[in-house]
Amino acid sequence: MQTHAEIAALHFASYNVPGALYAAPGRVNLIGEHTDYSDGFVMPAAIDFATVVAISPRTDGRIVAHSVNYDERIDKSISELLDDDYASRRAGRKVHWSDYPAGVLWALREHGVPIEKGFSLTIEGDVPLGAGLSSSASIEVATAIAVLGATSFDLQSTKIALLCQRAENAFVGANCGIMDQFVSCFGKQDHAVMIDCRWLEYTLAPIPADARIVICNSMVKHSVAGGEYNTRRAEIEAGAEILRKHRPEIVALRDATVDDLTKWGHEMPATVLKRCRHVVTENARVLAAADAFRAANLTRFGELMGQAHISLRDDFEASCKEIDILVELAGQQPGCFGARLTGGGFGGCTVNLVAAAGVGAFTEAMRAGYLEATGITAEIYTSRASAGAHAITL
Ligand code: GAF
Repeated sequence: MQTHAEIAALHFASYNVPGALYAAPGRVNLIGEHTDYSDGFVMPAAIDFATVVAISPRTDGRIVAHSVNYDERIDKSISELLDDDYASRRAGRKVHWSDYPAGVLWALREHGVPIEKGFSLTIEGDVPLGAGLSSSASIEVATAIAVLGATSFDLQSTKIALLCQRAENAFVGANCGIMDQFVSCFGKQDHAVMIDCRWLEYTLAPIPADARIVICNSMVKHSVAGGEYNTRRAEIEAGAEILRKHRPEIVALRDATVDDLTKWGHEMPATVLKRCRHVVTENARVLAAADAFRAANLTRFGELMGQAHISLRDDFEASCKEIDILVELAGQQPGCFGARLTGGGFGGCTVNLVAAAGVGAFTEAMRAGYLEATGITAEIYTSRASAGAHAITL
């Protein structure tokens, strides 16, 4: 990843005008998985990895965007990019990196942001791609705040997160919830963000000073655009529908209890019951985990992470062999309070809460153990919880 000054210089060299710089982070979810799209609770933190967007306005109605990561440039009129590509996306064209910034322009235009004169963009990020660390949300949010900055259009951060989610749902075609875009906007250094996904309210949970977040990348590719994610969403909605017949006040699974599942779970297909049990118990775990952080009780937090992983593995069936190996190995390391699959699943990363003094030994043991068990070299990142999206001043 280039420095901010280098990205600014590259923008100038490409377009002959200075660009304004904006950044938005990826995220790691500490606990609360697959609960956001049924109005539940999640507790992610923004990470030190981000997408940076340099932007300058144009007058010719074109969007010219250069992805440094993909070493590729697109140059299209707004209608070619937003209207033609939207139609071809709907017709099933494969997702391209430019669909994320294009989707954001599409959603902002729909909201009334003046984009018709066009922009030049330079985009570079260091959020690992396909690792379940929300590279998509980071490019969306960075693009959104860049365009809003360039047009001096004032929008609240919650609305920015919602428009980025809309871009991903309706333009890119991935049916994600609100967690990733929200924490990319609202992240705060050294804090996890406990989000109530129904009311889009949040509280900050300070990460105790003697704990570090260590992320182990299984190197098995994850994608929200894949079919499993949408299947899980449909199963959760089917379960809520059955409970609603008995308790009409159940708007989403967030309103259901374990007791409801005990009483009426037999009316659900066995798989649907398992999926619902994960979500209902996970919401309770998030609330308990926020209390544990407030009390600086890392042991308790770690236990909840362990339970969350088992639930995600066995009831939600969103894990995979490599991720389970990473979680099991982490459990054997001194100084590791807890470990679990993070993000959408079916590959990607584990999140580990590790005593600050033990991070070096933990990292080495994890790398060696995983290589021995799978033949794969894991990438391991230590990240502080970081700040959310912001403009960069050079
Ligand atoms: C992906 C989605 F984008 C999020 O909205 C969330 O559902 C997550 O998977 C699972 O918790 O990151």
